[in-house]
Amino acid sequence: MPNRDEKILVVGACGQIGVELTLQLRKIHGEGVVIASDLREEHPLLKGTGPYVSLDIMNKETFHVLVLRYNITQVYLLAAILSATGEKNPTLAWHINMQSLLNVLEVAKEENLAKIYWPSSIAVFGPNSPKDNTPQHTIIEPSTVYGISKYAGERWCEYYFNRYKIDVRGLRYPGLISYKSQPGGGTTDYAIEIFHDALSSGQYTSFLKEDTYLPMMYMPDAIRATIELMEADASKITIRSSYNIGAMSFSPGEIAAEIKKHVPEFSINYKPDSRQNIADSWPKNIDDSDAKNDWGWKPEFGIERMTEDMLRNLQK
Ligand code: NAD
Ligand code: AKB
Repeated sequence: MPNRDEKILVVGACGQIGVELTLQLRKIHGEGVVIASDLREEHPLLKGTGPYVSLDIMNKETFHVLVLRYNITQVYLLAAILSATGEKNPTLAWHINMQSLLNVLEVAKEENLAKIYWPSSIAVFGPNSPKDNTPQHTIIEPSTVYGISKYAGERWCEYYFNRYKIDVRGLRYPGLISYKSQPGGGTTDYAIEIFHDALSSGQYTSFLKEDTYLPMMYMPDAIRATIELMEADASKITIRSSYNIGAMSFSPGEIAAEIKKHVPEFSINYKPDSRQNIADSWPKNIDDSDAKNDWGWKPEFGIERMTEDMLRNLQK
């Protein structure tokens, strides 16, 4: 149920998740309640749907002033450098991913904010983690700077919860597939590009090998999971670092075959690049039983339904 006193700030609102999350939060809470912010210009899909402010989350003072000016009670922090982009400039990725989170957690502490959402990723797992049905608690030795920053971020979230009682919640998203906004430089981006190329040219060159399985999720499930986690009673949240969450797992070969059912002329070839190493270090599929048991997580989209929905919407 929407709470009249809530004021929500989405940081990184113009990114792949931010656009859809902001629109959904505005649908639930009302447009005036959800302030969208980003470094970038306002995304066309957000225009006219509610307040938008330009914000560099690396500047703690500006962020702090904004929290006070708008009486913000909840922050969804989505600004980050993703896995593939992170490997091009590791120290920058570390700096942005860590400092943005610390700025939000510190202001949350100073202003006693009600709730913070910060997503982690399957990238926290590394080559020594079990690949199948990867558990919530297992060997975690990420090999990318993005994964290292996500793992460190998880520890900070749990620390602020334990030490300062900040109500921080998070999900380890798998690769997210969506049609409304573009992906932001990740290893799982192929699973979006393939749909666009199948429809525009009937051909796609995959930067991952045919049999590279990765955990994936359709954006409507990811948005619903995020909101369900944030709306769950605090007593049900047993994991304050970030929950494993799953929906489906497929390889480039499998998604190509699924697309071909709808686009018979579609063909794919494979030219693995440096992103293959990143994908090889990640799980194939995830054990999300804690999310299921604690707050009732249940995905709705598998590969078939997601493929149909993606193609239908991209053809509109
Ligand atoms: P994205 O790159 O599409 O969007 C991030 C947004 O943050 C961009 O609009 C960018 O302009 C903004 N931003 C960057 N630096 C900023 C700054 N200093 N101040 C304000 N805004 C800034 O990323 P996304 O895919 O929407 O991911 C959002 C979050 O979810 C990230 O933490 C990411 O690690 C996590 N995640 C995403 C996926 C996925 O598949 N998309 C999977 C796992 C985890
Ligand atoms: C990426 O590929 O970097 C992201 C992620 C799984 O965190 N999509």
